[in-house]
Amino acid sequence: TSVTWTLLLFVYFNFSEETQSFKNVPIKGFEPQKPFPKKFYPRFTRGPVRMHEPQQRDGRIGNLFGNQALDPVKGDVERSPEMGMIFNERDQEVRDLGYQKHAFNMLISNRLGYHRDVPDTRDAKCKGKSYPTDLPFASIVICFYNEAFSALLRTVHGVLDRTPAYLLHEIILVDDNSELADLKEDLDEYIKKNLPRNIKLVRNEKREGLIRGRMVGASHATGKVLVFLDSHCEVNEMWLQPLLTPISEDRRTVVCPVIDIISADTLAYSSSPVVRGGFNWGLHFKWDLVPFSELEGPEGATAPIKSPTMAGGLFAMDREYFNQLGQYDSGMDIWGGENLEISFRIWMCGGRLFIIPCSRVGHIFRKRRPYGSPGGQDTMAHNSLRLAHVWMDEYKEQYFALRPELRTRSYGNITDRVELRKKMNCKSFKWYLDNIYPEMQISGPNAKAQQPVFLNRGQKRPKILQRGRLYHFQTNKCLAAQGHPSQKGGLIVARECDYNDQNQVWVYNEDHELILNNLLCLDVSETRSSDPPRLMKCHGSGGSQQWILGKNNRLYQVSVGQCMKLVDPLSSKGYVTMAICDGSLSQQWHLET
Ligand code: UD2
Ligand code: MN
Repeated sequence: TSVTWTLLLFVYFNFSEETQSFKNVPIKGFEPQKPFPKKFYPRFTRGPVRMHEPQQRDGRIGNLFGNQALDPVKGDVERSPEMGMIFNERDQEVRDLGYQKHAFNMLISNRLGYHRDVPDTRDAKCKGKSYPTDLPFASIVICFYNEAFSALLRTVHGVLDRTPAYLLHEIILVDDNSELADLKEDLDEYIKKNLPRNIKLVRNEKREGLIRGRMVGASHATGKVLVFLDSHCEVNEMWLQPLLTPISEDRRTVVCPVIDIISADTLAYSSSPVVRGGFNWGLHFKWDLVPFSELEGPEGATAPIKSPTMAGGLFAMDREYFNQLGQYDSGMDIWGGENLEISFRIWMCGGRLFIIPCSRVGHIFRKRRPYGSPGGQDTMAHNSLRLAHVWMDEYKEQYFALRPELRTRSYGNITDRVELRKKMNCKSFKWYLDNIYPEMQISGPNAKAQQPVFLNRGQKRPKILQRGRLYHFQTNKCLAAQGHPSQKGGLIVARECDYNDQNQVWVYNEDHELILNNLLCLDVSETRSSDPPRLMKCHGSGGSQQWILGKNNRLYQVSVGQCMKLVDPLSSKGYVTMAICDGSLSQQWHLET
């Protein structure tokens, strides 16, 4: 083994720099193209393939490292930087095409193969929990459009590998009219040859989008509970039982797992903090910290957490209840808005929505969506309009105040949905805001209708936990205001530390705010999450001003669910941005007191 270690270390030090620089290969824009050439996807003719089977490695990795050194089944890609290494032109092509078609590193995804272990990210207390054995059977619905073959198959095999067979009634794959050659030609055969008989494939004859796609999947399902997953997920240990249990106790309960992060660049699997769903008046989903009141009780941090909204992709729901509650709005196209629509509908029409901290599922979070809609329309706006007109009563004015151009935009016929709301005797949107999401700030059109309730704050000033410099590990620079620290909207940059400069002194308080020089709060835009962080007046209602100084020295922003990153560590400009957490050096910060 010492020989192996020496070899590994040698390889690491020789190649890790190059591996880093591959991360900076620019991502090309998405141009619609002919079906993806088949040669870039390995053809599988024999049984499920494991990466560590030597014949699947083209002899390359095997020759260099030997089986043991590079066992991706351990899932530890971060410590195996060679996973993304480019050995020849073909590797480069796979990588580039992967980023172009899927917006993640397909080279690594292919090398990982269809099976890998993921780190068990559950709280220690979850591991001691037991669940009933007579749980309802689940139908898993996975809708996909032009998914990378290896990511789709890893999703399916992950479910098969980590779900008790007796609970898995079936998996229904819905192909939303993909164009990629391997999905069209090889998938049927792979399923027939290598997967159990309860894995079914349904093909849409035209592109429907994920919303109608899921309805198609659900209509083929026969299990008691529907579980929806995106097509680039990896479920964790004991993920299903904690979801099924609350549904079996009350069928009007809808549950979501905690969504762990699979890095789009390294495919490394890492844990997410437990947060819950909210939204802003631009009708974008966001994450919120869980109020203390939700964490009280004997089960503490492992009990189901009431969530005002869901992220959308990953949830479980009694199948009959899904139908009874009106499935989805079939007038919504391709992508967006359906997650808020179903969330409002659940709460307003007598159901409940929870996040289950003991159930964890990893998801590849990408920096951009690699596909458009067939006609090029902005389906998010179309879908949000339908949502606003059916469910939001007078509060739709909050949306129009931000998007005045949409006031006159047509949104199709909504009679059926309005009818549904009436038939089910659903409560008002004001009831929802008052009772389910009192933290929501209301200004403008409906300001008088409701006073904002501040999260955890009340009258008292939040206690200061730490005071010091926010230090970037890799560069030894300190976070400071770019201009004057009292300037609202001012950007922040990393610059040489100056120990006499009060403008580099941050306060971190129990409300998770970061306040510079006792003046303004570090803040991210909730409507434009790609904007860099800035300084704003402290509003005390959490969300966009909540930060967690967490594991691996990350500086995690709660509402966007991303980490602060120094854009170009070598440049003197010191610009920072929010990026998907990947544990890299550029994302490591320390509050030095
Ligand atoms: C998030 C949700 C996603 C959905 C979306 C809002 C999570 C982890 N993901 O976006 O499930 O709720 O917000 O609409 O919460 N797909 C199709 N046909 C299409 C387009 C997409 O089948 O025309 C599939 C796609 O292959 C994927 C799923 O739908 O499996 C979700 O799409 P996404 O991964 O691009 O969405 P994401 O995760 O950005
Ligand atoms: Mn997704």
